[in-house]
Amino acid sequence: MKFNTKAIHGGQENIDPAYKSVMAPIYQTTTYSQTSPGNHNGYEYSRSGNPTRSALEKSLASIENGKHGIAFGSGLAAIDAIIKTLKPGDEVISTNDVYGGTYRLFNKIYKDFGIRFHFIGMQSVEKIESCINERTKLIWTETPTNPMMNIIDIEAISTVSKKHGILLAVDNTFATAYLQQPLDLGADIVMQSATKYLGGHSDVVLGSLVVNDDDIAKQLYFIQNASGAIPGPMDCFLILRGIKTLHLRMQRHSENGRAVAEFLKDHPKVENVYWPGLESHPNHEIAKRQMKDFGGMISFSIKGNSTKDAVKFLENLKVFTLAESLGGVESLAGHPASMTHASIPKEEREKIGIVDSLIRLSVGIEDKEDLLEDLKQALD
Ligand code: P1T
Repeated sequence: MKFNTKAIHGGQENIDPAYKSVMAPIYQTTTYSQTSPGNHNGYEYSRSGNPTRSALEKSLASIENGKHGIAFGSGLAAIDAIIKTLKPGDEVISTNDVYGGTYRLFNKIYKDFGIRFHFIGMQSVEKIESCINERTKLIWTETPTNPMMNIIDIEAISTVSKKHGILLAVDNTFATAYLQQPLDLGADIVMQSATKYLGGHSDVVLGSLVVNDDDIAKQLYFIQNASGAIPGPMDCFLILRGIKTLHLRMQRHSENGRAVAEFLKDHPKVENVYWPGLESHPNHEIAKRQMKDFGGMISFSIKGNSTKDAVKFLENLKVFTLAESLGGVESLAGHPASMTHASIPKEEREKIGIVDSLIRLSVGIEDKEDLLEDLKQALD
């Protein structure tokens, strides 16, 4: 099956053997009856497994072109499960331009468990290779990065990770499986905050991991059950429903993203625009190679770099909503320095470009004329 068909049907065969419902039923139950101890129909307790969650996990695996999908209660819970496969003394090389919550999880929780994180820019494969030693177990990437929209060359990094026998994990939240397929490019684990584009309607928090390797999958399923950060059946149902229109929404997000990026690029009050679809973007060529289109996430800075101007702009928006998160049908705007990335120290933030006037937009699927008009009046 091609992508759009997989988004709708992938892994959904025989979803309801009882009544043949077309949509996966919401199995709102904690437990399942057994005829004698251990004799059951495949499910015994809903932390260990739930049919609605299984339907979602199969869909997640299908759209990512992977073998195993594992769902969690949030994107961060999914990342947490990956780090739990490591041991004290192990080392991780992570992109330094990473979602603030991921940075906090690595630097404020797992550092104290004796795991060492190297945060570096990932534009140079040689630089990554120079950080590898015998304790390195994982390379953590995010592409496009949140919020600077850098593009990391997954295929190039996978040649290094394979050479050294290290796992490569890609946070695919901004691109989604529609725009980019990290497993096909050589990654071992692909993670998504399904809270964003997969759900698509800003009404569910959920995380996804997809892998091909049976042993890694076994380890992650074990952690999913042993640590228990699972999503509820209703949330799994909502993400399944969202995935069915992912391709349509991503096409419109990308189309509107282009219109907004081009408008901002030519605006006299705008300093820099970060959107990988612009030819002026430093990683445009890699983006063109590894992505189907460029999506609806855009960051830009306002000339003069003042927090006051950024705040005034955000307060004046009418169609865009000032809010954390991204990937819903509605357009959102945020201030990374004080919102999503406030957990990264100011000096670290500024080194990677998260200046005080940086604005991040999640361009929705409204009429683009209304979005441009809104940005214009707020900038004026
Ligand atoms: O919010 P949660 O579902 O736990 O996902 C965390 C996460 C992981 N990776 C990326 C790239 C993300 O953007 C996020 C969550 N991000 C936001 C809430 C935000 O506004 O950037």
